[in-house]
Amino acid sequence: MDDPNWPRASAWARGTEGRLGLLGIPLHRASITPGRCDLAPAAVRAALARYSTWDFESGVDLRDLPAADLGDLDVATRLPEEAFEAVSRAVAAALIDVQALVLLGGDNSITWPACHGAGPLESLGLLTLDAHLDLRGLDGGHGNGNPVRALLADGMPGSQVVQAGIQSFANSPAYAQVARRENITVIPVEEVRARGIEAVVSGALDRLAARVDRIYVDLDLDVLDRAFAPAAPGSRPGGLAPWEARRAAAICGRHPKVRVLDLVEIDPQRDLAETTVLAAAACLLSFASGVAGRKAP
Ligand SMILES: [Mn+2]
Repeated sequence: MDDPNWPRASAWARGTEGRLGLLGIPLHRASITPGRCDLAPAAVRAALARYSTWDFESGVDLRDLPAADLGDLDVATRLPEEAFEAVSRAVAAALIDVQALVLLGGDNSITWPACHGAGPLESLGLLTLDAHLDLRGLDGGHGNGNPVRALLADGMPGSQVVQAGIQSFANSPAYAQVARRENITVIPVEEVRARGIEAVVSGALDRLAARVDRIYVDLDLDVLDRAFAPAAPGSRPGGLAPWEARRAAAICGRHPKVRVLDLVEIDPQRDLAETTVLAAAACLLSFASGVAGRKAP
């Protein structure tokens, strides 16, 4: 039942123009684990109906931050290489009109073309919240296991990449060696726990902001513990809790150089009790609350 005194986040997110943009990019055909991440944009939008617009902690009401739903790109049947132009152009075009953009994947393969859209790569920073390094080789084509490797190959300096939430027994020494060689900052999940999510994310953003003009944040839901992200094929026990991902998203939203947040690797067909889509929707709202706290342009 609708209550005029309980505004739903789903109604807020349906706007047509605003300071925050929402764009679905349902790429999913080059996933290591085949699935239906193309269904995630609709599932995350639907989950917004279960939330209100009010951030109790900060006092922000998202109704004060107009949002524009830019719909979904028609790329679900395409491979990342085939969709590259469409995705990078759409991201670049969207960023002309909004202060910040939330991308609903799709699998993690969207991060490669989307970063190009947010580019140029020489002055773009990348913060990944992910259990994995995503540094696999490119010989078999682009996919959800190699977006970071692809960006390095295209000219993004490794010193402009920070990867937090990396998990043991979910990566390999060969790709960790690539990260070291390329000067990527890698923060294992144990270090996130020890230092706290706020210190880690604030520190990463400060480090990147000293080197770049714009920052892209890639939030792979598999950074969450599997208990909280059963729909993310790569999630494993030992990951972050949803409140940590929400705090991370809020801090990123508040940072003036963060232009894009992607939410990727949600296969709604694997979800249980909407656990993963509700976590993703919460991250979207926390990010938006952070953006609302920025100065208007
Ligand atoms: Mn990933």
